Amino acid sequence: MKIAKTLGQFIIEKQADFPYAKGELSRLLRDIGIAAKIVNREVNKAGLADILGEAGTINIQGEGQKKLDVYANEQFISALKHGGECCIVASEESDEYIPIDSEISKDAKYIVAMDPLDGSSNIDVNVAVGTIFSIYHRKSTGGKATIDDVLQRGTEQVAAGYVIYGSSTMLVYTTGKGVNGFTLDPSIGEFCLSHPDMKIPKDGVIYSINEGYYAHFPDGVKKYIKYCQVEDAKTNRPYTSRYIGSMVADVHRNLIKGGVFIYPVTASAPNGKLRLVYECNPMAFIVEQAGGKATNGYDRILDLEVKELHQRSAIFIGSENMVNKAEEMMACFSPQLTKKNFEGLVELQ
Ligand code: P6P
Repeated sequence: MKIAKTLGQFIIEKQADFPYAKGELSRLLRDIGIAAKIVNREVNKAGLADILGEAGTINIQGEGQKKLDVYANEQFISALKHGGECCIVASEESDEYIPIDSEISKDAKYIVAMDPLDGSSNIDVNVAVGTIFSIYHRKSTGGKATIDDVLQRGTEQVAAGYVIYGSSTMLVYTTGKGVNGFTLDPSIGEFCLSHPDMKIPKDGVIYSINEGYYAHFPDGVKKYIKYCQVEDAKTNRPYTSRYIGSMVADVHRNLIKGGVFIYPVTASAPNGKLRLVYECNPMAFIVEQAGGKATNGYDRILDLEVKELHQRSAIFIGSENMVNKAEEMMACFSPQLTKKNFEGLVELQ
């Protein structure tokens, strides 16, 4: 039986892709993989441990934190602190960025932005949740790294990845040279290469959007939804609607099967709901590396200016041809939203 390649073996093998790297990025990815295995253990037994339900605290997003949100946040921060390769952690669960100034991290040159447990409202009902992470080089030199080291454009990412805690647990990541997927083999406690060189189909028949907000969508989104529902054998329509409510799960499905995930601006989320730094940018990097596309309906996600840590953005991400069609509808029916940002959004209805 062929022994699958473990994440650790793969990372070291690929280290040769970075002639100047002295192993720091490899160790950083290893640290993330270790934390993911620890979080996976708790997610998988959440119903048994006293770790379900509300933590009784509110995060900066104003969202009630689940006990597992807090636990996952602590595990990833701890792994990054003790790994010594990271000088700042920015997390959806923490209001401010977290400087890592331990002795072991004094020469650390990487920044990690993460959503430690995305989709956590699904935990109590046993639906797939995920971790999303984004890695940058520290830009500043000398002294302590600052928030400016975090607020870098998505194009500056050194690596990005996600963990999906689903029917199996997978870690999918890119360092800018393609996308590879690893499935956790619980019998040996290792992530093993299961999806080498992942490519998203250029077309698909799955559209993923929360149609409950239909009344508050921009006209361009409404038109695209109707386009998906029209009978047309030549273009394999009507498409299938699939919405899990967990970005990692919806994007991962589309990465494998083809499809488009859309979270547009709405009346209640005039700048979009998903966060640019630790959700949109890392997922956009991964999907682009797999041959897909990610925009805010008009502009490439990775090119967007990053002004603040918890900045939100609309996102249209997935199969290139499907994103292009949705963008056509936005340009045609919601041109007023073509501004470089959505502050002072005009009426959506
Ligand atoms: P809605 C989960 O809370 C999340 O941040 C993403 O994982 C998911 O795609 C989205 O929000 C779901 O939002 O408004 O459809 O419940």
